[in-house]
Amino acid sequence: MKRILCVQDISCLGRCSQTIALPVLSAMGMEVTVLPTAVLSTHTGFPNPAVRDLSDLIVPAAEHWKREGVRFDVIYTGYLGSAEVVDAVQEAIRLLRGTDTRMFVDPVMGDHGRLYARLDADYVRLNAAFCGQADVIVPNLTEACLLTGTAYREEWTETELRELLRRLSSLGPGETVLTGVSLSAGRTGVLGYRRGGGTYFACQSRRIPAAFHGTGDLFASVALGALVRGLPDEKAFQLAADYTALTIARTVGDGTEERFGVNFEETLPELLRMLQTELKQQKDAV
Ligand code: PXL
Repeated sequence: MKRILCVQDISCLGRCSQTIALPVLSAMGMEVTVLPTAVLSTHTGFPNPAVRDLSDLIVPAAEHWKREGVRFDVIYTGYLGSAEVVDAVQEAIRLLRGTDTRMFVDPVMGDHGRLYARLDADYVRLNAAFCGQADVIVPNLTEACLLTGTAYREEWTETELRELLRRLSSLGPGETVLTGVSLSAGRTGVLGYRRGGGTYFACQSRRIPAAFHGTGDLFASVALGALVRGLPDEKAFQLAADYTALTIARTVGDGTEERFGVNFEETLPELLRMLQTELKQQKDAV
């Protein structure tokens, strides 16, 4: 079984970050070590959450795991929330990253063209350097624009998106996957770029017009889980796009408030069926 170190906050209410990543990755069949970077009463989409910063836990926890000889197959980072946390996480990665440890970075910073509350330009700069060390990064369009100093807009041609991908790629990650991009009307998904081969890939699914908190975290966790289970990029990101669309549609149908996040608990059985189908197809193909 693969062991994933999952580094992000615990938002107690409003499903996102660890409260999505842990159940999703566990259900998809991997061992998860959680490193909470902060505990918040809610995500920052609610006004005035109570916050406990845990930046001083990060390096001692990493030193402890190192003393115990623990190795991680993947280090997965999401919302980090402060410059102190980013610095500490970088030190933890220096201690824990082996030659075969993959680093999957979701540079969670904003959405709909705006930085999340509590984050600033300094934080963006630190994240750009951090992304340079990753094997895979999965920014949304807002984050991609912030990371590259590009003016945000809603409408992009595929040629413009490819240019944005190359700019992101020059930060240094092995693979850059832009999320939440639409390549045709009524569809949304990803456009990816592999630096090694200079190749692009696209995965699109139906676009559900709703803006629930935590959908980016759900998408990233599912894509990572599928990659770790051995699906190729195109299949892993397609699965994540299809499953996220399904879950948003179900949540809209339930009438859930956007700030409470998506009802992924209802659709996890479907995720596992979709994953098994893909794994079986892959096995039958060889
Ligand atoms: O879903 C991203 C996220 C994660 N963690 C915290 C957040 C947000 C988005 O607002 O505030 C604390």
